[in-house]
Amino acid sequence: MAKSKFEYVRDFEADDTCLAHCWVVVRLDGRNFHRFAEKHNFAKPNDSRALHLMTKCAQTVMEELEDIVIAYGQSDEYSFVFKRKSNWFKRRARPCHGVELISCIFSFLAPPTVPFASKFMTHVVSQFASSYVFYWRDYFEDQPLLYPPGFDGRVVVYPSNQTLKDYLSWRQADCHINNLYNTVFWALVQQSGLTPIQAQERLQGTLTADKNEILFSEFNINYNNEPLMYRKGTVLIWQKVDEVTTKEVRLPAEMEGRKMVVTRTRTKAVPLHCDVIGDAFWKEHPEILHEDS
Ligand code: DGT
Ligand code: MG
Ligand code: MG
Ligand code: MG
Ligand code: MG
Repeated sequence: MAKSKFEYVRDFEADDTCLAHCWVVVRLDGRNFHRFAEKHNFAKPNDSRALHLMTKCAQTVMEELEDIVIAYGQSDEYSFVFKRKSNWFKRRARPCHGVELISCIFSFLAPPTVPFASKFMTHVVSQFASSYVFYWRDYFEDQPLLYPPGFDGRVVVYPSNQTLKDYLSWRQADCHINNLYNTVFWALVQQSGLTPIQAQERLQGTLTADKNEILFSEFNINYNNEPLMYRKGTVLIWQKVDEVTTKEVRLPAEMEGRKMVVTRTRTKAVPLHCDVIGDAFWKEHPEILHEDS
């Protein structure tokens, strides 16, 4: 079939294919969550409802989109790592017409082209954002959602296992630095009655050891005993879990069914609050970085 004279506009579509054989990472981040957290009365510095909701959304993304091998979240952000050899969008969905049909059929045999960054990103971010609204009430029972939240997204490709591990380490180090700062900051404001400006001035130029010391000597807080979810963020990986349910089974001769316990093994995106900076995590879970994972 002849192409319409408008076909040429397709050439304006930017080519945003991701580099082959690389780890594709999508990171999303809540848009203006400083305001969103204020308006929705998030606890300071950490609101466990908000963090659990973020993780629920990330699990939904992993279950809906497959091909994600690990995710990491903290604060209002989540990162998703796609399989190294993912061939997700290798076939572009285009209608086949006339003579094009032949090349269309044979395109299925062509070597896989690489995935499109915009597809990865838009699928992840839209699935996450709709889940955030969908599951809001399960986590914020008494707090109505006052306006629709938004998220930004970006794609970065990492060429080696080391750069990918360094990426995740960077996000976890960021979680630690921010959480330590915020924990002292809000202790100074909420418990010592400093104004935010005064607390900020008090913390200017302080090192990690100084902040730990303030927490310990002034507030009797051992930072290392703060919840792991706050200090380490959340890692989501696939693990086999036993699901136990009771099922009513009825034999033909029976009027009343009998309750039976049924155990099913399912692979689920399980949250962990562990260190990913050291080697221990990667040694314990070699399958994450495995070539054909
Ligand atoms: P952006 O990302 O440039 O659109 O702007 P924000 O405001 O989202 O800034 P960002 O992402 O750098 O920082 C995250 C904000 O979200 C930060 O102001 C604190 C807030 N936030 C995240 N989690 C919590 C929480 O659990 N409790 C409270 N109170 N605030 C939180
Ligand atoms: Mg930002
Ligand atoms: Mg944000
Ligand atoms: Mg953020
Ligand atoms: Mg489509």
